[in-house]
Amino acid sequence: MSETNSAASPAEGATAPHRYTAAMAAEIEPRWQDFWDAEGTYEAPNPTGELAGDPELAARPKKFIMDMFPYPSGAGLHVGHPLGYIATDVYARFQRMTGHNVLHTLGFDAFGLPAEQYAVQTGTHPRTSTEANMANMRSQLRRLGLGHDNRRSFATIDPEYYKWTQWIFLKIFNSWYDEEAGRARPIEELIAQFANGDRVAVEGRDWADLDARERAEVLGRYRLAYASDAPVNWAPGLGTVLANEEVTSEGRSERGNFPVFKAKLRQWNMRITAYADRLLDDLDGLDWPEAIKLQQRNWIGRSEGARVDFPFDGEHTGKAVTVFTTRQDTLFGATYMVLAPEHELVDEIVPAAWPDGTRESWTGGHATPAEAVEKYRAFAAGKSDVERQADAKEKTGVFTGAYAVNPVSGEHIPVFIADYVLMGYGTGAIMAVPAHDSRDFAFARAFDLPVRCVVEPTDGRSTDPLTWDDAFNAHDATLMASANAEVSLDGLDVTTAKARITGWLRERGIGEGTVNFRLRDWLFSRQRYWGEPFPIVYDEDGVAHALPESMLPLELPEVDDYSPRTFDPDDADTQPETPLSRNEDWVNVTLDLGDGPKKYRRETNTMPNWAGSCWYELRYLDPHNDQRLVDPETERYWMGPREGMPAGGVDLYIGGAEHAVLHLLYARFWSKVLFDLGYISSSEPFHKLYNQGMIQAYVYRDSRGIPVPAAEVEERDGTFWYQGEQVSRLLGKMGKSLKNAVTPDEICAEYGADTLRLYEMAMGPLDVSRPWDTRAVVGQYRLLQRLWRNVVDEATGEVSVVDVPEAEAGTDTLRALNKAVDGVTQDMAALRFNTAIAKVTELNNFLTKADRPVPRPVAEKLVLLIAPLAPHIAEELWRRLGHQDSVVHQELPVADPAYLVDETVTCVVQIKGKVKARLEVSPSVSEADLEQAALADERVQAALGGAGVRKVIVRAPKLVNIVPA
Ligand code: ANZ
Repeated sequence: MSETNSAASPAEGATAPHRYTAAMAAEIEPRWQDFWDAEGTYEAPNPTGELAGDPELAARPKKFIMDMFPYPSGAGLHVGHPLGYIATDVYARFQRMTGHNVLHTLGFDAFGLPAEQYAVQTGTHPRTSTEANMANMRSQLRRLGLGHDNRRSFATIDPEYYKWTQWIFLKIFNSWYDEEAGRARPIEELIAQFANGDRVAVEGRDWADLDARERAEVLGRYRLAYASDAPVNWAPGLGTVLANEEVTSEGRSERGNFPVFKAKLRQWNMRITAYADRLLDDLDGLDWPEAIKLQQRNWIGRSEGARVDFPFDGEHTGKAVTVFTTRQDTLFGATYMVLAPEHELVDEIVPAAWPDGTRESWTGGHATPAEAVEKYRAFAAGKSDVERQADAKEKTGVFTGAYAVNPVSGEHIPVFIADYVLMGYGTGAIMAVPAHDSRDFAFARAFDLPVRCVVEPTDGRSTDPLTWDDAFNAHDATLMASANAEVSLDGLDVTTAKARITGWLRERGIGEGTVNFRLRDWLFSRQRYWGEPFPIVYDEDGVAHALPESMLPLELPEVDDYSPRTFDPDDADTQPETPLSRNEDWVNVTLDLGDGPKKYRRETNTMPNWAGSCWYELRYLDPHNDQRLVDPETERYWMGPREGMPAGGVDLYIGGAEHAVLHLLYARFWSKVLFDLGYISSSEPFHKLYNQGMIQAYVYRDSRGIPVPAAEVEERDGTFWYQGEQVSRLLGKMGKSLKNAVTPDEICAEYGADTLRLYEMAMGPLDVSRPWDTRAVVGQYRLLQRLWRNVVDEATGEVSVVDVPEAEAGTDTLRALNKAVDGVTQDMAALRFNTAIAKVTELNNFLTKADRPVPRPVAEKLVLLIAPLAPHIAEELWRRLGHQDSVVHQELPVADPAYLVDETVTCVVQIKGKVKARLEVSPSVSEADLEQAALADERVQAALGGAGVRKVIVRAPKLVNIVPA
């Protein structure tokens, strides 16, 4: 390629044998990558290691900079993937050059469904395919010159790593949440409380009298990891159960988009709900994007309200159902009740026959309440929770035949079952207040139930609900028609009324204020092969026992058939089968767990793919420690609380915004448990979180809408053509299936990694999505060519700088230099790499235009400034400038404030050609501003002596000539 448009190109093509080209980059880049590896350039010192013997090093502040680690997918990387990795790398390099000890590395999140499905598709063992994928990604990443401490890299599938994942599981299993202390404690401390009678395990029985099974049952209600029979999300098409976080808002599996059904199955759970308040409160201290904090807050979903007991009427006197409401103030307006169809009380309250006067429309056309309930349950079971909450106006349900009593009005109100009430929220039962809740309003209209207004409308409508189209649900209003002989809410505002009625209910023992969370416990078992085995075995009575630490890691057995058993995606009546259960030799074991050899069966579920990423930041700190999860001093040094980060954590964590409630919530939860148990000093894993934007790409489609290879599309006057056919163009995702993937390897081959790095960082602000444009990459390549030319003679290969002291570089040059130093430093600290590049470019262009040899001190500072962005060329130029040490650990230049003040020029002000004043003005002053400044000057005013002005001639910035009237 020859450059014809370059003004400062002293030599062309063959006459410039030492020009910076792709070929030269291909020689320089791997050479320095090898050098960095050999020298351990990016190895971060630990307090128990290198830091201990080096007070100077130990005195430096630290920065722990992390990426969300990748899945080693079979498709390899496209140019969109490394955007975040390059950004953290530039930032890490910047921090190294500003006096920090930097920890920066990258591992692989290699267990889980994607890796397993890929293995199943390609018919290879997941370990084989995963390892091949990792090797491929490692080499793709290495090519980018990322400064990782490779000693600290690992994959979650390494037995030395998952040994500790299993160890943490055991710690969680062996802990309980002490509500009073507000923290997790070892389960032995709970057992001690039971044993000495401080706490009652089972009403009326001594702990000592309980058998092993009963004790296990009691403890299971406290353990932070526990197995339970509960309705879980079952995806027959995937062959596994899923956590709520893995189910989309359409009620399908996030992975594979299969239907998800509720099925009652015995599964492992993590009691994340015990931490709901702390997970919510501690968000305030984190430096995270507000949008992500909001998503977590909504997911945790704290609602303040009350539980109220409604006694059943008639033959069920003595029984009551508890509802959860956030509007206890509207209790006088509750005219019917609804239980979730699955509610356990339903079967107990259903009478043999419809009570007298039951309306036809309430029965669903069925002869008995029992039949109506059964039919309606079958109907509701076919819907997902999401479908049940959708179609706001279309309400279905049936009468149970039972009545309850409104505890404040004494009114007898009918009890329905309806699918708009979910079993998994609150108590699974509601009091319905149709006047003030839209769902209840719609239901009341459909079933012809009374609607009673108890909150005075503020929007001009009357208090007669018969005239309404919808409920009145504003909160800034006043109560009415809400009094009985003992309590009146009339005239109170909603907040005061809530407090008043809650107090009244509490005094009578029929209700209390309560907080309800949307968050559910985390379903923690999967029916897969490719995950961490649970370190749990069952004895002959089915009691679960933890394996002792000495038996960790419990390695995955080698099996012939690792595929999950999948089913017809729509067949809800199927049952999951764990691949590990097929391996009887592994499942049945004889172990001595302290009371002699006994037979046990192993747990055959595996952990979800989120387990390994719940704590990996901790292992980066101390990856080879085989005695502990992490050395405490090392953890405190890199992650401990500090000024401005009260909970501690990683200094910068960059990744995609899609992980708001999965990984980021689970990792916070594990940190808090480990913190409570005293294993770590940081109670939050990630202090600062930053979401990078996406690299998008044009998708070209033919007339049938099928993507065509983007690289082969031609542009003709704004239209796009592929093999003679016109195609459409739209901006979308980049990927193999859209035939528009560009790989980093291609760009590295064509221009070099430094160009790719610069291009990705220059495309726009880091948090904004941007379209990839291969044709624009060359712009950054030219920047590097001009940089090279400012330091090296292209004809001879000799360094072309002049050896003069910096002070003799000339004021203009020093201004340009110091402005760049100042701006780049500030930009890099704020992750504004695009504007940092603009400033480096400006300085480089200034030196190019000056068209004389660059003073050595200026060239050196320029090289240092660009080093975080383009480390290979910087290392090469630094060496050629005569330095033996790597550029990586040099100090970034500091701007001299003397050169940051804007320069001025002297402007002469004349009246009728005679100089009357001199003004110091900016060289870029506008004509209008200059005219105004000249006319406002006292000396000019005095010289004019009140005479008007006929004409002003301005030649900015040097001259103003005034012609008086
Ligand atoms: C009476 C009432 C009157 C209500 C009113 C609202 C307005 P959030 O804010 O999401 O917590 N609810 C309670 N449990 C439910 C369940 N299992 N399925 C469906 N709905 C349920 O919502 C709490 C409100 O949602 C509760 O307050 C209850 O209806 C309903 F003017 O009680 B409310």
